[in-house]
Amino acid sequence: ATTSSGPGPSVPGPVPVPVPVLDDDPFSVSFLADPYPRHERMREAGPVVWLSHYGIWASARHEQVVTALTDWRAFSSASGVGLADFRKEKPWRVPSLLLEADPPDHTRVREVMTEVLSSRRVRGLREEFAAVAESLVGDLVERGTFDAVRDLAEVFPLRVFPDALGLPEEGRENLMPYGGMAFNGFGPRNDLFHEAMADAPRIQEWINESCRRENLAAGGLGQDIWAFADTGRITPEQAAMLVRSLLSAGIDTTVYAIGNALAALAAHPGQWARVHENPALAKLAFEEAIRFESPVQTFFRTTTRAVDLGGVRIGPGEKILLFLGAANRDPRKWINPHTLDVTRRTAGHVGFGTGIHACVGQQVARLEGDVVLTALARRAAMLSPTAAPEPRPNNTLRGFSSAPIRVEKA
Ligand code: HEM
Ligand code: OVM
Repeated sequence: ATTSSGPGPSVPGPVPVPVPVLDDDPFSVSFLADPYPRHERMREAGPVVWLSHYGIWASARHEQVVTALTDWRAFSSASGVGLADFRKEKPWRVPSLLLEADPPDHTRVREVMTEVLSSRRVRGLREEFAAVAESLVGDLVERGTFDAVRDLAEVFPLRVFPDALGLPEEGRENLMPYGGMAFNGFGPRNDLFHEAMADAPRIQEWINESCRRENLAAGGLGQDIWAFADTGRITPEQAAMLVRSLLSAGIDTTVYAIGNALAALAAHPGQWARVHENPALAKLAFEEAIRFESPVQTFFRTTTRAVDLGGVRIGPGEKILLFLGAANRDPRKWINPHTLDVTRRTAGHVGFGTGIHACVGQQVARLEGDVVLTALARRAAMLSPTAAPEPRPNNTLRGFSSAPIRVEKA
């Protein structure tokens, strides 16, 4: 890394701090396929770096990532949590009322969503989710070899989450492509962005239709959101947009998370042995996998004013890229950060974010991970990879398109 004083548009502070300048493109396929060595370079270069390729700030350290996620007054989400600055560029879709909003706008819709996804409601999903996991995993273990991504991670969430929401059967094949649009849509307008958007108008039409009250089944989370429109706490327009948030954030995230967890555990047989011996560790193993191979790698914020972060002065109106996946491997925070340890204390990981935007669906995600890993822990004494997992590049998500494994029946 070259070092200079106050690069970019910000005016150096009274005591100019040297800021490392890196020319990495964190959205290039090569970076995305093998992010950890570059994370390390960025983390060791300084608490905050300047990425000259895009003219943005970035942080790969745990302390600064947490500070920026927590200080929503200085680090705003309303200009978009991707590279695009909504004040200068037209967003590719109507911004989310949750993800891409600041208080006070964010506050009331977030309260509603917290109630919709309450512990009690999520507990009510467990029985059905567990039954589907037991049946699916049971069949796969009988086969002896299967693809942890194609046969399990991509199958399980689509068997449980759309039903929990109350979506119609027709068109469910659009859910993963829409997630691909949403998560690639946070990046630059590179090949990944354009490939994901190839069929955008048709998919967006189906998504918008699916958010309408009359298209959501009774007893589902979608109807729960709509019920809040009757109380006057949200408008009907807001209800539809909140359903869209679940369709955007609720599928690909758990597909990637379950795939990453299975790939990581297959690659660490000693760790799987512990989970098999004590299936109650499934919960911890899933949480550790989210730290170790974070499905959501990055989100941006935009500064609302001049702000000091880790001794670096950032001017107002600037984009900063927060590397959640690198913060989760910062040796300043974690002992042996590059080691998967299913008994590790994972508290403080930022795989679900932190602060006012922390993942509102994290209990649903954890439920999915828990029932899948528990079902497998009971049946499989041993997991082993039969080939290296194939990275699936995405501007925001880290994961694999394939992870073939062999299981030894218990
Ligand atoms: C927010 C990660 C699953 C719904 C977030 C954020 C992260 C995240 C990092 C913070 C965004 C920010 O700070 O700007 C994940 C991961 C998941 C997962 C790793 C799977 C393991 C889910 C599921 C749902 C969901 C299953 C829905 C049921 C949301 C929503 C937000 C959010 C609506 C926006 C919250 C707000 O801005 O107030 N998620 N998520 N997520 N997540 Fe998740
Ligand atoms: C949203 C949303 C929330 C979290 C993640 C996300 C596509 C979208 O509210 O639309 O990624």
